[in-house]
Amino acid sequence: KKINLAVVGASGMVGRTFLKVLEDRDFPFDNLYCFASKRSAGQKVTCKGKEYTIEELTPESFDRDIDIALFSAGGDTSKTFAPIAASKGVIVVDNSSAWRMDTTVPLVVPEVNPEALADHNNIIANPNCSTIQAVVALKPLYDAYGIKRIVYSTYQAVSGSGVKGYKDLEEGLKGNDLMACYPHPIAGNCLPHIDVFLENGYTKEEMKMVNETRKILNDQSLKITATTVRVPVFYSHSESVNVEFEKDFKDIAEIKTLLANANGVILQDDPENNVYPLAKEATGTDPVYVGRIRRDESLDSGINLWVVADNIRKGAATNAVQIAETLIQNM
Ligand code: 2RA
Repeated sequence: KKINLAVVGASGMVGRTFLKVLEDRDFPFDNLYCFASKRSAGQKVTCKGKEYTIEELTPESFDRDIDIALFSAGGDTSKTFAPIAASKGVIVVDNSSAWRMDTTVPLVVPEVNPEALADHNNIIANPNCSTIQAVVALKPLYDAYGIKRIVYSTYQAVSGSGVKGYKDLEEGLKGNDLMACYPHPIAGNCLPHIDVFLENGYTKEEMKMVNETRKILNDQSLKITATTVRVPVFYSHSESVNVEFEKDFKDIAEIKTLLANANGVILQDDPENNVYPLAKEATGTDPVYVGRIRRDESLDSGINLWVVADNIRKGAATNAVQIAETLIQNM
């Protein structure tokens, strides 16, 4: 069945990457409709060699025959328009955080919990970029050994903040600290402040990792803590992940084999030859790269990992397109 697809937020960084990923993966759409705010309406975008004119998003946008709509237009737009689209039979895959913790909305990483797609009310949530790459690496370990506790420390690219964050770094590196996006200069700095601070002293980004990991792995007993940091890198998030297992494991070779065979993972772990995941190498690709695997000698059974992925592709656009690919298998 040919699919009619909509991209909402088509002019944004993730929106444009949706179009690139749809082309890279030759997604089988028949008609494609591109929507954005009034300000971006009229702009031209291309996909699979064809040019599309961005239309202003209105409630009537979904009156035409659309099967799936990929949203990346901010939480407010998703809160308003996802229910309208869903009520008209459109399946929405939303990249904003608006619906992620809604109990009626599946939060899905296709390599990790595709079964969650079995039951939805036409709104499906794409997890936060920093969560997606982490759970792809954790899933095989969770299944093999059970997980007691996770400690996340992230080193997140400025593209996670969109064009404003990108520009702050670009200009900052030239000595112009605009601070249009961040409260401090990002060039030459590390900011332990992504999104807003909450009552418990964590940031929203840190609690997203805690809450989303539990929902995706379907285990509310998981003990998780996180520190998320913005670093002067343009693309790809890097993460130190410390994992305490329920069961013991034989040796690191066993862990490496598990990860090397895991869905969506590429093992890069040969420190003697300076081989470990790097943000620059991950950028523009879809796998989750894992390395620096070593036993945590302070635990009965635990390891440390270094996990890197392109935050705009696998962390957002590619994961959403993979959800759409999974959905159309049953259409
Ligand atoms: C960030 N993960 O990196 C958040 C949203 N993209 O800013």
